[in-house]
Amino acid sequence: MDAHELLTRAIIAAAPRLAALSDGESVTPRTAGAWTPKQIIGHLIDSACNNHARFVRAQLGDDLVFTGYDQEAWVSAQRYDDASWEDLVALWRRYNLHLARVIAAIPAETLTRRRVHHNLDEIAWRRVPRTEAATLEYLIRDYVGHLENHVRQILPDYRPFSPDVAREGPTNATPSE
Ligand code: NI
Repeated sequence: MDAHELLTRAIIAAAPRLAALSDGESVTPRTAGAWTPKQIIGHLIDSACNNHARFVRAQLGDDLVFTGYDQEAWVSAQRYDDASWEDLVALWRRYNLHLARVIAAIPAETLTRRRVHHNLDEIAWRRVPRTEAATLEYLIRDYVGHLENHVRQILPDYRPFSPDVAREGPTNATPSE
C-alpha cells in the first residue's frame, strides 16, 4: 500500500472512534503516570508538525538530517489536557489528511532515493544506523507506524494498517516513545 494511502486509511479508521470518547475518557491515562488521550493526540499533532517540515525539506536537499524535539516538553508547554478533545481530534485528522496530500505529491524517485547522509539513528521511531543509507519513504512509513502505535495506546483494539506494527502487537512502550 502506498504510504499516503496507509496514512489516509489510518486516519479515516481512527478519527471517528477517537472522537467518540467522552470528555472523562480523554483525560484519563490508561496506566498511572502515562499520557492521557489528549496528551497523546497532542503529541501526534507535534509529530505531524515536525514531520510536515521534514517531508517538504527532504525534497529540497540530498540529506535526511533534521532537528529533533523534546517531546515531553512540547506536550507540557501546550497544556493539552486543557484543550477541547473535539478540537484536538479534528486538528489531528485534518493535519494528517493534509500530510497525506503532501506525501502523494512526492515523486517516486524522491521517495526511494538512497540518502547516505541522515540522522535517522536519532530522530526516527525505528532507528536506522548511520552506516546504512535511508530513504524518505522509510521516514514517512516510520511516521505512520509511530502514529498507529500511539493510537493503539488509546484504542487497544485498533488494528494498524502498517504491516510491521500490526504484526508486532501492542507494545508496552513508554508513552513518549
Ligand atoms: Ni511518540
